[in-house]
Amino acid sequence: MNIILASGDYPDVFFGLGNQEQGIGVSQEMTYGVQEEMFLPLNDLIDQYMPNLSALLDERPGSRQFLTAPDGNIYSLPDFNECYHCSLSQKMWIYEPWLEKLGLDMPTTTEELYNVLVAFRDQDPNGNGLKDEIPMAGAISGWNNNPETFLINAFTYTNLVASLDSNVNSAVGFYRDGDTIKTMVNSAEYKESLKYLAKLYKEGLIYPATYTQDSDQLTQLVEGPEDNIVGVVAGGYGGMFSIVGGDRYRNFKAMAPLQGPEGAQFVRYFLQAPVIGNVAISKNCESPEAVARMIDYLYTDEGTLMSNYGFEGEGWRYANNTEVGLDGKQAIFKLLKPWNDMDPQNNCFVMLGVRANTSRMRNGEAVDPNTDLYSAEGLEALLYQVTQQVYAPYAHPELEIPTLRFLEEEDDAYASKRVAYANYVRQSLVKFITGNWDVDAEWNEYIQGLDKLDLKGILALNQKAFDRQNGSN
Ligand SMILES: [Ca+2]
Repeated sequence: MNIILASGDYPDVFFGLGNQEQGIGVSQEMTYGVQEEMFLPLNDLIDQYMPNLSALLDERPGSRQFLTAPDGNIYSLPDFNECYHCSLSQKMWIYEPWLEKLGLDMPTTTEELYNVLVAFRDQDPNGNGLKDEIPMAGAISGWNNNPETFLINAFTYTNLVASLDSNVNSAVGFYRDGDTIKTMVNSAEYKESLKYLAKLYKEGLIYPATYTQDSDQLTQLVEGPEDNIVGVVAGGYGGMFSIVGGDRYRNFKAMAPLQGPEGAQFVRYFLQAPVIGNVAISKNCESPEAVARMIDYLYTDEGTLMSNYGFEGEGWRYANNTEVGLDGKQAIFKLLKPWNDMDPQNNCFVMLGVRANTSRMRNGEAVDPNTDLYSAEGLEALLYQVTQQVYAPYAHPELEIPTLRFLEEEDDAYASKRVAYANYVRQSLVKFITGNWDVDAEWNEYIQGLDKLDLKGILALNQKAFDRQNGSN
């Protein structure tokens, strides 16, 4: 996109480039909106031609501030995707037949998990006479396929992941304590969690390739062998490591957040705030009003359903008054085809562009009370139930920091520091887990490394941006 913009030969509208991580982010808005004025300011268009979007923003206090660049203008339109199960998607799954075979209960503490993993390793739960079991596995890529975030949360609240691909703004161990931005990456609790992870790894309880393999390789590991060989696996849903509706998928059951030795029992919370950067209108556009009206349609129920699932009567239909949604209330729509974001198609945008995929809409998906929860059709209902019953009791959304906007000079100061810091923390995490660094022996050196990378300064910058956005400065 930067190349297209630099060429000067750019389209009327940028649509569906991804989101703030891959497409138009805060810094692109600064460059191509505030400074170079290639993106049109959208405030007046929203007020005059986008009643559906305006209503969505009015219903969500703080959302206009979040969308607004420091010069007071809005340069890109938000996608609303308020996914309940995604808000608690750092899920862990355990192969239930092995617990039954060995007469074990679902683990509820870090110590119980350790004992279960040892039993999986040593007691031949798949019954083939071979010591071929992998007690716990994950992947470096894939939707929450990393196991460490789930486990560290039994010691301290964290959003930290080992993956170098994850967002350096949201997954580096910062959290919010009231109006103060803090970090856990230098805490005693984190140190204890690293010792626990290192112990699991050293004793062969975490599969070594967890820190090298991708999500597809993880799925091959779970689905490939004739006898199941994997006991516990991390993933945002079962489809991240197995085939939805298949035998393996059906037997992995959600494990609740574990209680750690000091009583901590958290689960990572993912804020479902609107995402910027999916639609921008360029100054080359001859009819911005028409574009605004067309895009506003995507914020209606019908527009959102078409964007997600294709044409009415093909991908979806409106619910009748006997149908009940995921949340138990009157349903809004009924899917006519199972959700499929893997196979190529040309009917709908799936996850691109903008929508009003609000919690009202998502939870308004009609579910047949007799649906097999572990079938492809039962996926959303299963995830709703699992999220509500297993994970929601441990949720603390107030600990998450909203996406922050930095002023240009702050962004310049922060940009390189942020990446260096994030990479250091995540690489250090992997080194501690895999035993390249000893937690006790190398802890002080690690802390010095954080200081050298100006952890204090980075926290101060975040605090400043948070205060400004929060209206307290
Ligand atoms: Ca075996």
